[in-house]
Amino acid sequence: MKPGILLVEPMMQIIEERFDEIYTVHRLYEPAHKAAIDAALPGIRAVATGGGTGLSNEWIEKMPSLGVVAINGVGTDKIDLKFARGRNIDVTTTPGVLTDDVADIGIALMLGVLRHVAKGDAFVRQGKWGAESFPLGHSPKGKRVGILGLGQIGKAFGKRAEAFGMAVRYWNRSPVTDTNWKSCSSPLELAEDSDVLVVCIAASAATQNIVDANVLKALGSGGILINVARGSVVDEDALLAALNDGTIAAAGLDVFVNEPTIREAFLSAPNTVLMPHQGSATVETRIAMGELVLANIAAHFAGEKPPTTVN
Ligand code: 8YV
Repeated sequence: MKPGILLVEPMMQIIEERFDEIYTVHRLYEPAHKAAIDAALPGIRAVATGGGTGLSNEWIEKMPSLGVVAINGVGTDKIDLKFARGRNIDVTTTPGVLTDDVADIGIALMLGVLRHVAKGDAFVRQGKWGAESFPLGHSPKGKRVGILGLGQIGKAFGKRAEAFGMAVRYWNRSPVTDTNWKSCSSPLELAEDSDVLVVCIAASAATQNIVDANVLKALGSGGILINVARGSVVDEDALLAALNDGTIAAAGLDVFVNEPTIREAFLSAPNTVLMPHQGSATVETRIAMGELVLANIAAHFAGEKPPTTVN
């Protein structure tokens, strides 16, 4: 008999097919599966979930045989790593493989904001071309970009920004030794010294609302905020106020609090480009992520330590 696993959110079809070959897959997002899932929970040894979705302690408690939670992503903010460790559950992520794509979406948002890409698309479709004038954009060249959180994704963003002729500075919670970029002493100092502030920092209790009203004020009326990390690291009420009253110029956002049910005020926020959390969402990267999830779960069933355990 195939072992049962729980799939919390959909993955790519070819990855799910691989799961189906090896395991009995209980899909939590299929309401029709509820009764079968309830019956299977005591025997489930592995869960696959998304970084933005995670797994609550309440769900972990329902699965006494659980040995591995394989996150299809790098964020661990939606799972209690200590609680899982206390129950001898390995939590794994998919490090490395999504770095470039997340940095790319940051660049796409930055250029999209600077050059009014979304606005231009709407302008052409609405038949305004020729009838109305379109605003000039801004060049990234010569601008200062501040990276909040200089991990793998922050570094990949910085390299790309340099190729656009931008001057890179950063703030990181712990010292970073393998870079020549200017280090700032606080998020506030970083914002003061940046034209574009790019949020790449991991979400945790310590980084919640780290971009607050003061940081936005320091970024200033010409400043642009880009967020490819998590909604929770930005005080969204302060951000909406700052966009609406001109405290900052514009924002490009891939992530939000309470996705996909985001604050409605974002829908009418001026000078803002919104994406539905697509940082790692390319065919190539989602395959690579899926392979890692498969490998971690396979390792658990083989009695080995899952290769990218983080807790
Ligand atoms: C994914 C993410 O969108 O890596 C993360 O933490 O949030 C993203 O890569 C997500 O994990 C897929 O559900």
